[in-house]
Amino acid sequence: MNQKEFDPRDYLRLSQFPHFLCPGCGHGIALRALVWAIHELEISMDDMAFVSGIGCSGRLTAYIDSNTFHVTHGRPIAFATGLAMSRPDLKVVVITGDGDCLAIGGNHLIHACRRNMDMTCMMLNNEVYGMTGGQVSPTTSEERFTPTTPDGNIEPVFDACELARAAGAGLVGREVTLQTPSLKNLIREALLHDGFSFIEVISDCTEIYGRKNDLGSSPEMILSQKSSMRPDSYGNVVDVPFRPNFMQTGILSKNERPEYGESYRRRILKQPQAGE
Ligand SMILES: Cc1ncc(C[n+]2csc(CCOP(=O)(O)OP(=O)(O)O)c2C)c(N)n1
Ligand code: SF4
Ligand SMILES: [Mg+2]
Repeated sequence: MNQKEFDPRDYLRLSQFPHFLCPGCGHGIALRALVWAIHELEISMDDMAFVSGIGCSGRLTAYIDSNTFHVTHGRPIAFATGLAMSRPDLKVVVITGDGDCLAIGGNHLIHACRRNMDMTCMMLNNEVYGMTGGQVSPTTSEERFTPTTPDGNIEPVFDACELARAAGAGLVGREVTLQTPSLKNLIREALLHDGFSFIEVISDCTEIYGRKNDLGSSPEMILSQKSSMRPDSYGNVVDVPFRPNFMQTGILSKNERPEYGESYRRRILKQPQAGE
């Protein structure tokens, strides 16, 4: 454990401040939890790389003082795949949004899970396309109002964690921003895991989505997210209705199969692995 007191500013590009997030946006709390986890693990920022797509969530890489790549919308996992394969010495982290990761980038997500690519993917789920004005996303709750669902959303919500688990992700977990220490611990586990780790952060877009749906201030939004948590577990669900088991938090699944890059280096490049 790092004995030095945690100060997020040690990990951020202060030259880029003031940041562009709205007051009360949950994405800032997620960023704090991420650099807190890195601090505790004492990983050098020189040994890390952060890749993000487009969105308010995607913008976060601009503020991280490390190797950062702000790439095209929906494609951070594809870029990160190339990076992880060519630089296995780096710890690769993807920061993405619900639109970036599940709508335009959904195909990349399922194949990275299937291949068990060695990276941590942190999806900030605020239920909306925040950056572009609050349009409906694959995680917008039913009946919620957005500029593209003026009569209320009629689509069921994607359960991203269940999708990632079913597609083969090595570690899957979810946390709300209010539980920042638990979120930090979850990110720590994800960073330590060899293979594809998928973390869904229940974030909030207070300014657009919250305002449009009368969800109150940011503290009110994140408190109501926390109070809708359910302690039930996937393992105990027998009759699975078509609705997401959306509010279970913590580590939801874990498997220890080989990550893709290791298999590739051993089988295709015929490189001996540690201990061989
Ligand atoms: C190819 C392409 N299509 C659409 C866009 C417009 N666009 C930018 S960000 C975004 C959605 C972002 O939503 P999300 O990933 O949930 O991030 P948030 O802003 O909510 O954090 C869209 C549709 C784009 N930049 N490029
Ligand atoms: S528009 Fe929404 S998601 Fe984007 S910074 Fe503002 S509160 Fe956050
Ligand atoms: Mg979003």
